[in-house]
Amino acid sequence: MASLAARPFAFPFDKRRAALLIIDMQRDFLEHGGFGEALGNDVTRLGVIVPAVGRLLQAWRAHDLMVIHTMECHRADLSDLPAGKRDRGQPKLRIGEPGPMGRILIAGEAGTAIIAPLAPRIGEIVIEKPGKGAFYATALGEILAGRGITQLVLAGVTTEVCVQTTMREANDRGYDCLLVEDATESYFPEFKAATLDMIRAQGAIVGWTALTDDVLRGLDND
Ligand code: TIU
Repeated sequence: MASLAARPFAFPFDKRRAALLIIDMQRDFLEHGGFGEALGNDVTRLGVIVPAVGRLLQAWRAHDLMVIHTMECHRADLSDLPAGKRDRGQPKLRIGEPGPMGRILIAGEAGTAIIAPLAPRIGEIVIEKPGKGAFYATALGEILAGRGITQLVLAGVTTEVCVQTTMREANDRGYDCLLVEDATESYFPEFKAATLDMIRAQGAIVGWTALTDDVLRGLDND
């Protein structure tokens, strides 16, 4: 087993049991006219991580290891959208309403798709999730168990919302989780920094963090 340089201490990396979990790299969060912008955010902040996420994705593919993509989205009839999620706040567009990239956060719409540079390949699992966490109301747990996965390397957006929620869900389910620092981003830099700190505090209470370069080195050394 490889030891991967990480914080707060080395991550015991077992790549054959480690899936790359890429959270919600969707047009709705990264591009103009989508959900992220409707909430009042500067969506251009998130694009900076695309090259790092792409490097991780390429490496996992090159080693023929498991890649999972997630997409936050809802059914066209909104039957999986709680009223509280739909009605909260004052977004310019609510989930399900038509925007310039189609209906906001609805499965199959143009804006809901994963951005082109990170598009899933045939054979890679894509989890459509109605919640912030990727385990809630999805088959992710069964899929990971079926493949003998015990470790998750997480990337994607946003750090303190869907990424952190998923990491906490996974930690409670017994997975060793590592969040890649330069492959996750938030609309709020201070929230990203706080999330990284709280995850690895108290002896990795939720999990580890590491840089893309260190993860790729660990992948090649194992
Ligand atoms: N608003 C925000 O920061 N995030 C989300 O609504 N979803 C995800 O993080 N994917």
